[in-house]
Amino acid sequence: QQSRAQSVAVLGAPFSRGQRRRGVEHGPKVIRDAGLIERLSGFDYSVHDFGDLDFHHFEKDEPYMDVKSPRNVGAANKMLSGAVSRAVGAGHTLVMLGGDHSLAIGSVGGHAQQSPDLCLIWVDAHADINTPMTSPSGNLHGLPVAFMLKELQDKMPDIPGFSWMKPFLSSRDLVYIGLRDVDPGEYHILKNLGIQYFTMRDIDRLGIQRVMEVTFDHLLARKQRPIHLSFDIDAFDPSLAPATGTPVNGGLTYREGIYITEEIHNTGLLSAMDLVEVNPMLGASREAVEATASLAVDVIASSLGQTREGAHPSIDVNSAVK
Ligand code: 6HN
Ligand code: MN
Ligand code: MN
Ligand code: MN
Repeated sequence: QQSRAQSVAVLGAPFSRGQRRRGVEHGPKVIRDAGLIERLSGFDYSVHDFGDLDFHHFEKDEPYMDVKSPRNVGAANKMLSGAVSRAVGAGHTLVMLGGDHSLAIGSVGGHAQQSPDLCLIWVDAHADINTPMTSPSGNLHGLPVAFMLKELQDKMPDIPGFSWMKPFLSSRDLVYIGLRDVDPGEYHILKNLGIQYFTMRDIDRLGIQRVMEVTFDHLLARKQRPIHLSFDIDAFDPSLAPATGTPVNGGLTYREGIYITEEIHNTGLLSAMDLVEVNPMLGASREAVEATASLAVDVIASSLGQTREGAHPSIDVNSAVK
């Protein structure tokens, strides 16, 4: 199948208050500096860089239960969801550069306003499906999926900053890939709701090719529909992606990560994606930061049609082979 992308929009979301380590707000800058826009040009779509959102900061933002910075996270996601909804509505395939993973609330939510039947592929070491009751940290980047799911509505209290949003996703429309650090409450939710997930052990057993086959069977067998890919860079092994806030050993290899995104591109159904949790203040060296950012560029480019066969869609074969 071929890509349906005609036009790609890149939107930066320099935001870090969904967790406690400063620096992840510089993710959009280092990913752009690693050559993202240049890498995306030359494909069979136009690229529009929408720049970075300018988030308002609320000084007074008391925790709710244990949940930190609810008003800042809520307002940032409200702004982001509007921007994503407009971009997708205008026909762009949207690339959101984080920022921390709490931003998926607004990104997937804004996408869902335009495409209510979307499905979600969540590539991450973590399930990010804690509720305020189960969260061990109170960090909102560990909760975004719980905000989205209709089935968890009665487990989510009225958190200040989030009155603008309603859950919009069913648990059967979600697949996780790469899990290896799941909190007890999260495990309970995954099992209770029967969510389809593939841990790193599942990838070891089945191989990444089979994992992608089952993923698409689960999400697309009944009908073809838009895909949202939410890619947390910490899905990769920390040896490949060291500059991130919550690294966990035993992650995806480079080839597994790229295979996931190639297969998603090949469906022709990718409609929006997030690339989150690149934190340039956490690499041990400049090289470590650059390696992480350049990996993020590879993930995005391959989601949008870069292939290892070296396809060059804009080259005229007849004139090139002489
Ligand atoms: N992320 N499960 C842990 C928590 O604090 O809830 C870690 C969450 C990490 C979130 O990596 O996007
Ligand atoms: Mn293509
Ligand atoms: Mn995450
Ligand atoms: Mn993670």
